[in-house]
Formats: sequence, C-alpha cells, structure tokens
Amino acid sequence: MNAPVPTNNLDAFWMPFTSNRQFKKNPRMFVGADRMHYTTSDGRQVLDGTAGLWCVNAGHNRPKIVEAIQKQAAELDYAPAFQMGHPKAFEFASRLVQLTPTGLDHVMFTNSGSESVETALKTALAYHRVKGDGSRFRLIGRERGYHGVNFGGISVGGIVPNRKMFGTLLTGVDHIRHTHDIERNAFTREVPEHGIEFADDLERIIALHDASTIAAVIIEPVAGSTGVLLPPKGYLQKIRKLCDQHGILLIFDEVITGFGRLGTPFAPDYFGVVPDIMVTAKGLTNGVIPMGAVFVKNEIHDAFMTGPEHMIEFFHGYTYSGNPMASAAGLATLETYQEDGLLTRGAELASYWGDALHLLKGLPHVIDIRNIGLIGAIELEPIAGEPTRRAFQAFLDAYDKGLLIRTTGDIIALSPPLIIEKEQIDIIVDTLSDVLKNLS
Ligand code: PXG
Ligand code: PLP
Repeated sequence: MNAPVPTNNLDAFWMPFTSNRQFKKNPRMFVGADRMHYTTSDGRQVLDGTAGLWCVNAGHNRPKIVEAIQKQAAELDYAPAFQMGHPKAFEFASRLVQLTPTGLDHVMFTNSGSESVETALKTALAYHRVKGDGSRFRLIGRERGYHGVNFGGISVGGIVPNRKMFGTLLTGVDHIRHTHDIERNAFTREVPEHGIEFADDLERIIALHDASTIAAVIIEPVAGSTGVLLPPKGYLQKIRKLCDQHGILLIFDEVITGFGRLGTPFAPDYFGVVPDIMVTAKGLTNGVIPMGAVFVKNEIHDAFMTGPEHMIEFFHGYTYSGNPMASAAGLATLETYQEDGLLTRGAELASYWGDALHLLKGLPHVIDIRNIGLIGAIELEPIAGEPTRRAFQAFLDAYDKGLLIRTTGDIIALSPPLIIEKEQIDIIVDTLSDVLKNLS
C-alpha cells in the first residue's frame, strides 16, 4: 500500500508547459484570488497582469459566477451529452449566438481551446464532404500560430517546439508566413501600418496545392501565445477575400481574442471581417470551469441537417460538451460581462493602456512595444545564445515585486482582467519599469 502523501510533495504532478525542476526548487503557489489579485502561499498579494492565462476576463471570485456554480452542483450535476439535453446548455447557446456576428448562429460546445480547434478543423473537412466536395482535405495554418496542443492543432500550428517531437502530425497541412515585422512596425499601436502583402502568401499556397484541395485556413486574428503578433492593416480583409474567391473556409481562432479582449466582443467586431467558423474557450466561462465553444455559419450547420431524422448528423462530441456546471458558469459569466460592460471596456481603456505601456520605450533591452485592446507586449533583445533567459528572469522579478506577467520567448505578454482600473495599469507599468531597469 502507498504511504500517505505528504501535502508538500511536489513530485507527482508533472506540470504543463512548466520548467518543472526550476519550479519545484522554488515553487510559486497561489492559494486565493479576488478581482484583480492573487494571494500567494506566503501571504502576498500579486496583481494579475494576465487574467490567469488570458481567461479570467471578469476578474476573480465574481459572486454571480460563484453562486451559479454552487447552485448548479446541487441541482443537476451532470447530464449525458449525447441524445439527452438539459435546459442551461440551450439557454447558454441561445445567449451566445446573440453576441456573435450575424449568421454564426449555431454553436458546438467543447472543454478547452484545443478541443475547440479540433472540432473546427473536423467540421470544415466534414462540411466539404457532405457538400460532395471531399477533395478539399488540406488545412492551412500559419507560422507562429498557436492552436492548442492536440494533433490537429499542433499540425496547423506554427510553433517548432510544440511540433518537432511528435512525428508526422496530420498530413496535408501547409502554413502561410506570420505577420511579425519589427523592422517596419516597431512601437506601433493597435493595427500596424505595414505588411498587407503577407496575405499574398496564401495565394502562393493556393497556387501550389490548387484551391480545389484546400478545406480551410485557420488563423488567430491576433496571435497571442507567440507574443502578440498583430494583423497589418488590410491583412485580414485580404485573407477573407482570397478564401471567398477560392471556396475555402476561414476559421478564426478567438480563444484569446474572444469575449472583450480587443475592446469588442469578438475580432469581427474590431476588424470588420467575419469568419465561417469561430473558435473560442477561456473567457467563455471566465476560466472558472473549463469550456470551449465553436460557432459556425448557418450554411455549414444546415448542410449537415439532411438524411433520415433518427440518424446522428455529425459523428463528433465530448462526454462533457455543454455540461451543466460549465453552462451555468457561462451564463453567469455573460451576465457579469453585461452588468460591468466588460465586452467593450477594453476600448475605453485602450488608449490609456497604450500610452502607459509605451512609456517603457527606451528602457534597457526593449526592442518593441505593441498593444491592442487590453493586450500588450514588450519584446526584449534576447541574451546572445540564451533565448528566453532574459524574459524568464523578468517574469521571476515581477512576481517577486507583486505582479504576474506571462513571457513567451523573450516577449512579455500582458492581458489583465477587463475590470482593471487606471491606477492598476500604472502599477503594472511602474513595476515593469523597475524590473527592466535592473535586468541583466
Ligand atoms: N488557440 C489559441 C489561439 C490559444 O491561445 C488554444 C487554442 C488552446 O486552448 P487550451 O484551452 O486548450 O489551452 C489557446 C491557448 C500563453 C498561453 O500564455 C496561451 C494559451 C494557453 C496557455 C498559455 O500564451 N492559449
Ligand atoms: N477514451 C475512452 C476509453 C472513452 O470511453 C472516452 C469517452 O467515452 C474517451 C476516451 C473520450 O473522452 P471525452 O468524451 O471526455 O473526450
């Protein structure tokens, strides 16, 4: 028999995307959270500069969400997801499609961004097939794209360490180039001026493979995970136009950009470009209960609704698709967003946020600062031969000074809860200024 597990044994949990050995020598533990702050195990308050992992958009410990989960657990804990339903999933779906762009009026539920991505890719392939166009089997992603960690997602994704260990991945995948161009666009705010021609890369790929073999293009409207890479002016419009010309579905991965992060409910509201499929997660339930949602255009949904009515139309779904706890959390999250005006609050704060962040220009190692909505990135010159070391040190120093940031490569990424106040923006910038001045 196993001996009782000591509560301080950190060995068993193999942590995700973490330097496990470094962490376990000097653990950083959160034991509580309220609104903009975490409480650490050593009793300190840490300002949340990242909304957890880009997900706690309404801030922590919001009473409506807490109550909804507690009530739901006692009322209906679980209901089978296949061939059975429960009211809250339908209510949540109906509320959500009122928020999404017109025409994206159907939604499939998942449990994460990664599952949402797989769902979107499979839907795109199956859609062409039910329409009798099964030769469209290729999926096109983008360099430096992040679409979660499952096989479809890493195949269309463009992050080398996330791909290289895992064999041949999905076949029939290609990538367009990314849009990051510091030389021309350094220190710009919101949408950068230069680089619409990066969209021409899709034409090259279409010419290479022939449009008749391509099912879908998946991109993040703003790439988050690889360091906040912004779409140049006119770029998304051009991608949309090429997809339309060639009968290719356009998938927006809005796992980060969805639910107010850009100062609008979703990216189409910011950029004026509407995809055929929209992938979401994170802010959907304020990060409190894992859940994802994939919105599809009506004509995609309708194409499946044929054949005998007793037949399953789409052979896909999860044990926990639309589960009661997540649906209850999601409904309460939407109410909280609405009450606090959070889906557009980022737009009100964006210029203050941008001004504050760009004050860091000129500090040691800073080679670019960019911002959009309530997202910010500070790109640092890497230490020669030691990529990521400098930014990781900044992360550790900021944490010691009471601020949680995210780093990816040598880029500091910021995405505070959308309830942030101006004084807290000032604290983020002052703390980072201190950190950067003392960074080797
Ligand atoms: N697509 C996008 C665009 C994402 O940003 C996923 C899919 C996958 O979601 P799940 O729920 O399976 O993790 C993501 C997730 C970071 C960071 O700090 C970003 C993500 C997750 C964790 C950390 O950059 N993005
Ligand atoms: N593996 C096994 C053996 C299963 O039975 C199931 C679901 O029934 C799964 C994986 C998939 O799990 P989920 O529906 O939670 O994604």
